[in-house]
Amino acid sequence: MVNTEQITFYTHIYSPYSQRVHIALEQAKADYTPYTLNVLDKPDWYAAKVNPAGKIPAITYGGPKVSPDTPSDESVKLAESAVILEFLADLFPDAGLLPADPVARARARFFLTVVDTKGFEGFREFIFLGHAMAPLIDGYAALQALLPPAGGFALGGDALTIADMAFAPFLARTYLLLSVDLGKFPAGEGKKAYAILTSPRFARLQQYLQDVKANPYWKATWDEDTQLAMWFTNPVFRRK
Ligand SMILES: N[C@@H](CCC(=O)N[C@@H](CS)C(=O)NCC(=O)O)C(=O)O
Repeated sequence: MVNTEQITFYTHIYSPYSQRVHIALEQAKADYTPYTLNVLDKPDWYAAKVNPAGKIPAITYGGPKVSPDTPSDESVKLAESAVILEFLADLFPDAGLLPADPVARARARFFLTVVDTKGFEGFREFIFLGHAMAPLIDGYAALQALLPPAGGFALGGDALTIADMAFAPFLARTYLLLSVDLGKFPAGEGKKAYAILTSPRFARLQQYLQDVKANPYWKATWDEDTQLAMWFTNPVFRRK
């Protein structure tokens, strides 16, 4: 155990934003209590006592150890995945979530910003809204261009930082969903996007994803069969 204050983590395997925090908690070897929150049917106490925005992830920090569904008024409540990642990097300075060098730290934050703008927009537009494919391909091209060409994770090392933790949950879901043509797009469009993202043009991105999937902290947070089963039954993607 490396933290003396309690941490409760509100999450769901559906959520790429939550997986960001999950990887960080695992890499930090934090002592934490996970609580699976059904975002499609949220209990009233969640917005009232944990995150007024009603979104996951969120964490409570400190205060007495209580059941996650009766959060204490004495704990600090934190939301927004990027904020929580930064908080965990501060709380666990030896976990390598952020490097020590100011330039490398700025590069990690810049990378995360591109994920949250270009990367997320393309993912949402194509997979969740069924709009054009181009923003998805362009977003991943922009992110691939930011990866060090010779290999390694986003900042060039062989350990995950918050840049990778922010990116990989979206990237893995993208490849998984497109490989089985699951999304709001017309049938067949997902396979077309998959063919592009598995072509030589995206070789560096494919290598990156392979490296991420070999990482032990990633492995602790991702089960492909469970993900597939969950996405196949998700009403959001049901085609008429
Ligand atoms: N900007 C937020 C986004 C969080 C978010 O959108 N979470 C989704 C799940 S991936 C959610 O809770 N959706 C439920 C809702 O909006 O009611 C973050 O980075 O944490």
